[in-house]
Amino acid sequence: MGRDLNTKDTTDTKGKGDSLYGVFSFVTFVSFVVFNGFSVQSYNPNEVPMNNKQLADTFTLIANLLEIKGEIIYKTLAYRKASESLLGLPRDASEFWKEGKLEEIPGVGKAIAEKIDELLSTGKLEFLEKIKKEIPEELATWLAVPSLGPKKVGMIWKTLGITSLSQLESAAKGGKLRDLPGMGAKSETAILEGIASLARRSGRLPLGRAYPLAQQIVAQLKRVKGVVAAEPAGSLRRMRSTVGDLDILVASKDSEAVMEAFTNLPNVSRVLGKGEFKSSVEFSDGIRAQVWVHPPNEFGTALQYATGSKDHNVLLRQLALDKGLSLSDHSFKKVKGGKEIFCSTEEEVYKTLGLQWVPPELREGRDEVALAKANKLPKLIEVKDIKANLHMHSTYSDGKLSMMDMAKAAMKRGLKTIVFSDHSVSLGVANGLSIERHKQQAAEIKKIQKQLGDQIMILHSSEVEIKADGSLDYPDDFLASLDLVVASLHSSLRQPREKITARLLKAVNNPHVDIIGHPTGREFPDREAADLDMEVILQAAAKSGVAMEISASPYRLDLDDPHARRARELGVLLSINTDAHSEEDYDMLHYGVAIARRAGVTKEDVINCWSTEKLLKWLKKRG
Ligand code: DGT
Ligand code: CA
Ligand code: ZN
Repeated sequence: MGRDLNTKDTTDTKGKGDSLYGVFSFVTFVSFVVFNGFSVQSYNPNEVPMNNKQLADTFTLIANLLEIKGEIIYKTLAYRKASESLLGLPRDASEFWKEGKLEEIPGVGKAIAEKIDELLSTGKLEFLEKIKKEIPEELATWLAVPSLGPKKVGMIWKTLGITSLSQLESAAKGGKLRDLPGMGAKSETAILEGIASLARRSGRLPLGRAYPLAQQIVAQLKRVKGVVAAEPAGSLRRMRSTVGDLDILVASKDSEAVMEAFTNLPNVSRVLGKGEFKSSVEFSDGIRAQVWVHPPNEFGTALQYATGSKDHNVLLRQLALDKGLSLSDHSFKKVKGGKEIFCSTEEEVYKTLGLQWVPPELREGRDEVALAKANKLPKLIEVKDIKANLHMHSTYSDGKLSMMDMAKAAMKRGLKTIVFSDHSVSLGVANGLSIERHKQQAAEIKKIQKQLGDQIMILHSSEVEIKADGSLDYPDDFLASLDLVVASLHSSLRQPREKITARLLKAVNNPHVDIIGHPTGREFPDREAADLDMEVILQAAAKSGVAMEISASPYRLDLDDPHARRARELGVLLSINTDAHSEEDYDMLHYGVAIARRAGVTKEDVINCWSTEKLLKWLKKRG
């Protein structure tokens, strides 16, 4: 799907302390906090020596990377033994260290003791840094996928040159693993299932995975006899970029039939609870879902309740009380007694409270209730307002379709403007373009434009790498010759905050750059956002006039809504793009629009909604 390939270069610095532990960062984080809670202060308030868990994780990482490299298992045993011993150690290793008795720890010999000493005194290990230069540490996160061992990880990496879990996922989906030695179609399925179970372990589910699944469940429940309506609720209906579990609301008088159907859906592995009106299940990939069933006459109240958020619901209940009403999960009651009020639609619920209907994306308990009361909710952007796709790819770099096919697919979807922004030269893994190839591309765009006439406008751009030092991949005069410039970070994402913020600022302030693509670089499930000072970036963007992207790719959703909201407050222009690499990617647009809606964005804030004339004028002015 619409994702950019990432370069292998993620090994330059350690970045955030916990990134070392990849998918296990949450566990590490917890143990880190617990540890710091009591013993560090009594030891040395200025330094935070590694705790036993962190030391153990470091040795496991060394062993894993060495095995991925192809080192014989015998050579990694000492690291694994030390790791195990540290985890079971009743005292802090740092206490042995202070007493000069590290070698008294079982499984710790001279070589390991020296490494612990270096880690405790400097927080770093030269030996590990060297290994990480050879073997991207991101690969170690693959080992958490149940069906993958170090040998296979090493082989896939060396053959396909991919390093992130999300790249592994798309390779498995795209059938690119089955022909590798010792692999088959079954191994691809096993890998995909394994990745899904990891997503569960790391907590929340990306919207791009949850949304289609909820649609499927809803479609299946709608077929059950007696069902009048079925809708997703919870954080999913509010379109949060990640969701905890799936909540589904059904209107039917026959709740038993719904419960029967729900608990017997394909792939249900466990029924966690089955009641008269509410049941919850776990699917074989670990995803959890619950269903509520209410009679049709109270569906509106129940849907409103189950959509949440909790904070929004608290505000509504307070408002109800002010009107002498108590609001439950299925009805209003007069506090002083009297008949219950049932609402079959949500509109009635809000009307009863004297409010405008609030779009689910805004229901987070911020200012939306006050705005609805004053009849001042913003008119949120909709998919149909988007007239242009300003960031997409073709076979010139790593896209799946030719420019002509992408243009035709865009026309089918009613787009008026498309912009080919194929990758720039240094992104070798994504087949980045030399200036020479850009010239060919420009000529071909002219030809296609002639053939398609004024049905669609096709512009020539490039998604230009912001290199590790903040410079761009092409000289200024070439950038000036392009119709539009998208600048993005794909590599060296783990630079320290100051460095990576300064690096992105350079691009924000470059007058040739028009859009900053997927600004934080995060990718589900495994690539954390770069450690950027977004306040500084957004303030600079407001000044320079560059547009910040909301990537609609369900793997990215970047900017996410908190930053998009802040951008809007500061008057920063936004650009919602699919980063399409294929025809289907165009249809991911609604995810980006949902994120924008969560941020309170209107069509005026988004350059993709502008008329062709206005867009061209803006581009011309920017140079
Ligand atoms: P999630 O699943 O963590 O992404 O977040 P939600 O918002 O889907 O929350 P969840 O699944 O715990 O509950 C679903 C909805 O049920 C929630 O959005 C609002 C409603 N709800 C749950 N607990 C409460 C509660 O204690 N009070 C009220 N008023 N509503 C609740
Ligand atoms: Ca939920
Ligand atoms: Zn792209």
